[in-house]
Formats: sequence, C-alpha cells, structure tokens
Amino acid sequence: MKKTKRTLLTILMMALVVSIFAGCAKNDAAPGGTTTDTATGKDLVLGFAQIGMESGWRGAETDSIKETFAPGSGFELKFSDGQQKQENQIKAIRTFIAQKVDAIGLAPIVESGWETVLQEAKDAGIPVFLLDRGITAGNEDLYTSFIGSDFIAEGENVAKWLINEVGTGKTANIVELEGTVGASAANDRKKGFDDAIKAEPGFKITKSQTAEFTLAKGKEVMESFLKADKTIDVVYAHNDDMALGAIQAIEEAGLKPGTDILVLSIDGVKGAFEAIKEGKLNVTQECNPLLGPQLKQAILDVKAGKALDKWIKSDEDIYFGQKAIDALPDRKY
Ligand code: GZL
Repeated sequence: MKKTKRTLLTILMMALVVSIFAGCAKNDAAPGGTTTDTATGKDLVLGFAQIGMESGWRGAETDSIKETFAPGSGFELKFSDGQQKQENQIKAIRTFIAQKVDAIGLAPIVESGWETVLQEAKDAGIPVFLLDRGITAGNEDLYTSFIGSDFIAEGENVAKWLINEVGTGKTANIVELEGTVGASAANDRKKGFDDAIKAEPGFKITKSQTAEFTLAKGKEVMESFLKADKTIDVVYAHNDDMALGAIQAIEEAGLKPGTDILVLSIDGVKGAFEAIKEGKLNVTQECNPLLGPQLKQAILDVKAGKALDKWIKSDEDIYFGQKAIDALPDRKY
C-alpha cells in the first residue's frame, strides 16, 4: 500500500513540475505572442500634403509635423512639399489614395479647387484633416476636421490694437500687405481687419496688394508703396515675414519703422518678437503653427470611433511692448 501511495505522490509531483514549466514556456511566448500586440501591430500611415516653405511659420509647422510623426511615433509619415502649387498638392493626395494611407493631412494653399480630389479620398474611405488653412464653405462633408486659427479674429485683434494705439476719432493712412491670393488666411485676416476699422472713418486703407506671405515680396511691395505715397502712417501685414520685409524697405527709405510708420503683423515667429524688442515692429498676433500633436490626436480619435468637432480651434494671444519682450525667451518657433 505504502509503495502505491509513494508512486502516486511521485506522479502528482511530476505533473505539477511539468505544468509549471509549461506555464513558463507559455509566458515566455507571451511577449512575442498574441496577448500584447495591437490588433494589427503595424504603424498607421499619414500622407501630408504641405504647401511649401514660404515663411518661418510654415517651417515651424513642418517641423512640428515631422517631429510628431517621426519613426517610433506609431505612424509612418509620407510628406509632400507642394512648392507653392495647388496642382502639386492635388497630385500628392492622389498618390496617397493609391497608396491606401490611413489618413490624409492637407494645408490647402487656396480655398477653392479641392472638391474633386477630396471626393476621391472620401470614396476611398480615407479621412482628411485640414491643417492651418480652410477650403470653400459648403464642403464640410469632404473633410473630418479643420485644425487651425480664427483668422477673422486675428485681423480684428490687430485692428483693435491699432485703434487703441492711435486713438479713436483720429486719422491713419494704412497700407496692407496681403497673403497668398485666394488663401483663407489672407481672405479672413483682410476681412477681420478691414471690417474692424470701418468703425473709425478716419482710418483709411489707401493701398492693399499681395506679397504672397514672403519676406522678399513684402519688401518689394512696401518699396513700391513708399515710392508712391509719402504719407503712410501704418503698414498691416498678414504675416510676420512680409512685415520684416516691409521693415527693411522702410529703413532703406530713411524712415524709422515702428515710429515713423507703425508696423502690425500676425504669426508670432521669433523674428517678430526680436523686431518688437528693437522697436521696429509694433504688434504681432500669435498664430500657432505647432499643430502636429493636435493632428495626431485627431487621427487617433477618429480611428477609435470618436466624433470630432468640425473645427479644432487654436487658442492664441497678441503680443506687443514689454509683454512681447518678456515672452521672447520662451517662444518655441
Ligand atoms: C496661417 C498660415 C499662414 C501663415 C503664414 O495658418 O496658413 O501661411 O500666417 C504662412 O506665415 O505662410
């Protein structure tokens, strides 16, 4: 009897040892097994159709996209530089569709002309996210969300600063450097500013011309304005790069920017804060280019089945005087 019990105990002990090792073996398999991998285990693919490299702001936005969607981020980034041409952006979107990317990001250089290609993306079941500029109203069904600023408010804020600075009831001869023709950022910054100064009959926009958001064109157009009109009090530029070009033109004309002619702009790039510190720029309305993280979150939310707002709006501030000087060391772009 005793011998039988010993044999049974031995068999039970051996079974226990085997089951422990088998369990370990299973656990050893776990790290490479099905229990920890994501559903597909592969990166999401984002195709991003960028406008180009026309301004310091655009460069900061591109850096934000490339940093956010860098290898190891859980995304593979296919990045296209449109070189300031809408047709290049449209070609890039068609390539992304053919590559069956998981999401498309687009910074539309102008508002119009996107219906056909965005319908193709929709038909292919690829969500489109607009970044930093919008498209013609009425096409909201062709994109998931617009992630960007309120350009009308930006223009209004600059106009309100000017009215406060010059004084209500006074006069001001204003020239305007517009952004890219047809761009929502240019259209709406013009609308916001122009509408806000209507409250002041003495504030007149005597000249307004595109300088395509670039420093070089901003200088060139401002030179032509100065040659034609010796009574300019204010220049309103739709972005800092054009304002910095205008500052160069004003100085080369023997005048003091920021004093003889007030210089107002939008974006909030570091060069603008430095120009305020030098007394050559009077105000810059911030426009956030660091939109990569918001785009990544929006894509992940859509993939998780969450509903998104049609407009994911950036919160921004206006900087001038000592406030700008104090903020300069902490600026990120
Ligand atoms: C604004 C963006 C504009 C910037 C310019 O969201 O579209 O384009 O203000 C840039 O600097 O060129």
